[in-house]
Amino acid sequence: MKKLALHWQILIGMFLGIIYGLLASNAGLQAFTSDWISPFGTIFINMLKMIAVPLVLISLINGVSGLKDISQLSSMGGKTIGIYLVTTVIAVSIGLVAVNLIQPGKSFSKETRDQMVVENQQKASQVEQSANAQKESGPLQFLVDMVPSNIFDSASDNGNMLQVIFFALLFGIALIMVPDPTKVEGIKNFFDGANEVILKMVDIIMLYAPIGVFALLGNIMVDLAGDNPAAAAEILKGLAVYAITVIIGLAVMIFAVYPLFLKFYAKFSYRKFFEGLAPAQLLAFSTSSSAATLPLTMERCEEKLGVSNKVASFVLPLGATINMDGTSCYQAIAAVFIAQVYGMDLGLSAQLTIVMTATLASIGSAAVPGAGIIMLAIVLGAVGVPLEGISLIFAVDRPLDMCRTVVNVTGDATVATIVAYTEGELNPNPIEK
Ligand code: DAS
Repeated sequence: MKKLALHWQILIGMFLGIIYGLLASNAGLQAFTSDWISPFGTIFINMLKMIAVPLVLISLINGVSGLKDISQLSSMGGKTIGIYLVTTVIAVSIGLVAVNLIQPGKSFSKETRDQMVVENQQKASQVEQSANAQKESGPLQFLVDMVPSNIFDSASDNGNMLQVIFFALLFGIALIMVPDPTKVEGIKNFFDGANEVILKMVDIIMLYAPIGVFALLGNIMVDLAGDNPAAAAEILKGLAVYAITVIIGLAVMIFAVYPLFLKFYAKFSYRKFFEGLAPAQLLAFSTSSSAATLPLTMERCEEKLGVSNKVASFVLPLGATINMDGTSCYQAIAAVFIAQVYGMDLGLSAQLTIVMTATLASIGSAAVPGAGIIMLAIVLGAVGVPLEGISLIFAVDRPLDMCRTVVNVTGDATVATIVAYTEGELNPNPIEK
């Protein structure tokens, strides 16, 4: 029997997970789900995290060591960072247009607002503490954080992917700068072979994907419904306009901005792009984590979209860390929504401040579930919107996190395709390994 395409396997797992979650939350199976279903989702996330660091390390060293010279790296780097910034500013601007046109905050009564602020006070103060911890560091802290003091710490669970990228770039550059190339032929061959092995490990892990996403979605649905599905429905109704505004902003990125970029700057058909990337987008939706999805994003870009290993190994890990178009679009909408609920009219200068702070906040957001709402506190602080307003959006943050992570991953793959095309590193007919 022909093996089902990966995106169908993931979709079936997601669909069954959602059905299970709805049935379980109504049948009072919260404890059972937490004890007997949720662990299978955690195992999946752990396997993806396990492979992410060695994949980035091996793939990036292999990619850089294959470059002709450093100038190609700087040209690739300049293009990558430049397009990342442009797409992020476009995402924030689309978010601001959507939230100012739809005005979702105007539909909130003062009573509903006060009730939700009280209910979520504790969670909002946790977010504030995390944001303050990020802010206490100086303006150049993000630069200091990029340089690892111990590469093994960086490779650990709470490691910093930028530090892994920094070490891999330094190692790869040193490799191509060794005067006598015959001395490092063995190492180059090692990393070339290791890269094939690690990509095959990703294929093996993906065999488990349907079970993993079933458990993840089942658990998320039970969590979302909470103990009182009716109350969740009531809050969701109040927040529906806000959630729809975010989804409209994200949809414009996915179905308009990226196809235009791909058409004009890579002459790449969006249908082929979408078919190639779909499993990674579904995984991003299921995991709400660009970092967990990175192994599959890299494998799909290399094996389905024809992006060379040199480009994919540099552009995608960097993008998963600093390029979050979905998050920046969401942060702009959330900031103006909360201001509207508090009856604050943000003028043009305040909204331009949001463009800058949401762009920076999304660069600083980690590629893990819920990172976007933590960094939102920085955007709110920049325009004087009450931080406790974050309480209003907790109820729908997880499903919106799933959606914005899809945009984050799609944006990374779009830039990787464009950089590969402009560098002559895009293979139009990739052969699946
Ligand atoms: N979940 C984050 C990611 O992995 C995005 C976010 O929290 O906004 O991309």
